[in-house]
Amino acid sequence: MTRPRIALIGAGNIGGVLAEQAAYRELGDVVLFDVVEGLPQGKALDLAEGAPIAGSDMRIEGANRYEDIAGAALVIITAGLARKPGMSRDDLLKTNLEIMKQVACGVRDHAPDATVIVISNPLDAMVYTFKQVSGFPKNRVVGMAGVLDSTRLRSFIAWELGVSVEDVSALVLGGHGDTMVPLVRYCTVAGIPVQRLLSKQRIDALVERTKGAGGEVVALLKTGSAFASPALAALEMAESILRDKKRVLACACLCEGEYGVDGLYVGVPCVLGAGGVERIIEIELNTDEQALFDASVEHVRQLVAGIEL
Ligand code: TXD
Repeated sequence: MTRPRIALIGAGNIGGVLAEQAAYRELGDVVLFDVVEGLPQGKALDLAEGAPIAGSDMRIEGANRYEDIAGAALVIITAGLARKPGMSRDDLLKTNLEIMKQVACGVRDHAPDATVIVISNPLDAMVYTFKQVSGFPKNRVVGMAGVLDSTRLRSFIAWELGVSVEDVSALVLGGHGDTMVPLVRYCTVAGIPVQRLLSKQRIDALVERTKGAGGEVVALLKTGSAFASPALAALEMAESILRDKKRVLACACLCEGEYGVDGLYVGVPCVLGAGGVERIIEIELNTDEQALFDASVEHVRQLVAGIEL
């Protein structure tokens, strides 16, 4: 059985964690790509030299040429600038749009059969751009945002209640920004609705912290944005695809009628397996949730409207 080849486009903060975890968990052989000469090669060599302790026999390579990602079954894209304090994710659009167009052509031409997870911000616009420029089918292009946002809410609920993070389940849909929609009704602790365990006031505070969680880390780091939790979120998606686990995860998927959305990538629950986004799961939203979701979708629509492909 041949090992899957995983191409990581972007060897920066998140790309480095992706390479380490993908290789050391033996998800597949890793090729780390970047435009900066030496960066991917240096990180790959360092990770490869640590493999004996990790017990990993995966190949870990660095590359600056798209020819070197040939044969990749899975591509994870972090290419692009990250936020600095005071910046919104949307502020990255102009610069990262040109980068994503370039990346999409490189992946289209050299890994045409890959399933692609986009991480770069502004996420909903970047994954849309990749889809449009690459021409890949919608099931093979998915954005990572909801898994991270849901995971952050899970952490905040677990810390508030003093319970294991493993027993907290949360669902955050919509765009990856301030208008994201944490669905409190669908958050549980070992199956117990969180609204039975926390007051509305405390839940609202945790929801607000979730919306601002990315910015909270940026303000502390000052030189970049979160990198470990986004990488782990993308790896949860990657593992479900590579191992055909059929996980139900909140991901940025191309909606063509689902949730009343047509032609946009927004965060929705989906089944991730060997076929990529195998199906979108539509859940019932009450009036308030639907209004928040619609407002989030409208923000994505306006963001995407500014894209010139
Ligand atoms: O939940 C989410 N989706 C977000 C995404 C969570 C956190 C971070 N989010 C975004 O991911 C962030 O706003 C950035 O847009 C990306 C990557 O974040 P990271 O922290 O990894 O940024 P770095 O460390 O600056 O790494 C980006 C790398 C860097 O090494 C550049 O040289 C490289 O991208 N880069 C390119 N690679 C390939 N091709 C091109 N054209 C290119 N341009 C820059």
